[in-house]
Amino acid sequence: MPSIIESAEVIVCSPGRNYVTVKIVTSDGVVGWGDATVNGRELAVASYLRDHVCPLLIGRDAQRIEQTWQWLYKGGYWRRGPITMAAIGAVDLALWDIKGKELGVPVYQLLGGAVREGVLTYAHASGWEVPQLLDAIDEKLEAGYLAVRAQSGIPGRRSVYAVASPEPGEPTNGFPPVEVWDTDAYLRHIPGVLETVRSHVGDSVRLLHDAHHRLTPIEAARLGKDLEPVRLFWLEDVTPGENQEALRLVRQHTTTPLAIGEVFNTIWDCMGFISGQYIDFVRTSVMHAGGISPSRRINDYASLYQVKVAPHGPSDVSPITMAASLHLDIATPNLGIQEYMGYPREALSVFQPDYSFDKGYLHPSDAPGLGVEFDEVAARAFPYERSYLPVAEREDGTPIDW
Ligand code: KDG
Ligand code: MG
Repeated sequence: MPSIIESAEVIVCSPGRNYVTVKIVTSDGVVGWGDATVNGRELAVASYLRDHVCPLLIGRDAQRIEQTWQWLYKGGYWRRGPITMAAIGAVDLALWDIKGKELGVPVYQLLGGAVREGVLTYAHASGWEVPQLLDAIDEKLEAGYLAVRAQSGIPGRRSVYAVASPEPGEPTNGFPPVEVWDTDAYLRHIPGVLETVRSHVGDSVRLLHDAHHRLTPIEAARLGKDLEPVRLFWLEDVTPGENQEALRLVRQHTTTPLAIGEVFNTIWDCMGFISGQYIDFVRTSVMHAGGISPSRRINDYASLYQVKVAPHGPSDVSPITMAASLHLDIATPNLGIQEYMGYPREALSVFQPDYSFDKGYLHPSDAPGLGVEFDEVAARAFPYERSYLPVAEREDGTPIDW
């Protein structure tokens, strides 16, 4: 029996930060939820969905997930890119949610069932100075995490992305904050910081570090070599994502494991890194890469080359994406680790995810579908607020990669 899509709408809200949510309802009254959040460009993806995708969904068979995905991807002609793929990804998530609810099973059962007991997860820890960083790491280890991403301040800088600064600048009133960056200072400082962290936590804790696309290949190669004694679990996003060949040079010079992928949207964006075996972990977000359906293809392709998957999971994708990621993770043989940054308190008053955390592992919900409730009434109390990611510049004002 087909199940017909009767309505599809977009809800933008800002409980602690902006989120774009898609609600699809079938003729049987089954509701599917999808996430389409693109940090700093939320209204673009909301319009793409509202104006160009939702009207096309009405009357389609909700059970034909792959056919609808192909139809939206191939039929749009203007393929790929973060806005298109997040929009298609949100529809894909909502349709998997509906299929699970219609069949009365959690989505991971539809993906072949669990291949492991839980999903190894890493947390974020940061501190401007080393003692603050060590305290932040201890807090995560005490909470049960077995893996932590460590970020610190840089001497002589006033701000570093994702690290609370002792000298925060003036409020930017909805405009992008500007971060003045000095790669030499970073390269001199960070190996010592991470060596201190390693001595503090001992050998067994998995340590990760994110360079946020800021380095040239030869700078990245040097950092990778300098960090070899720290035995990182991975060094993330060393060079800008566009040039897949750049990481070949890095790879030839260091045994520090490399991860990249949070800004990629399709399998085409990561094929070169994977088949060249320049990386160890591919980090697409399940929603930004177009949903569960195409992410399965990325995962399988990576497995052919012994590359593991480690989905992006910051607080700027909603708990709906996190839930979808966990369903896919638990059913994916070549999972490496899942990022789990957590959510602002207000976000969890609107999104009510049923996944659980225990001793460093996340467990997807066993409820039918993805297992996330969305409270539309609560969402209305949090209207959209304009907000941007920072931009990075050199001291002379030249905008740079980050
Ligand atoms: O929106 C951008 C963030 O998701 C990203 O900067 C976070 O680098 C990040 C990470 O690894 O989660
Ligand atoms: Mg990152």
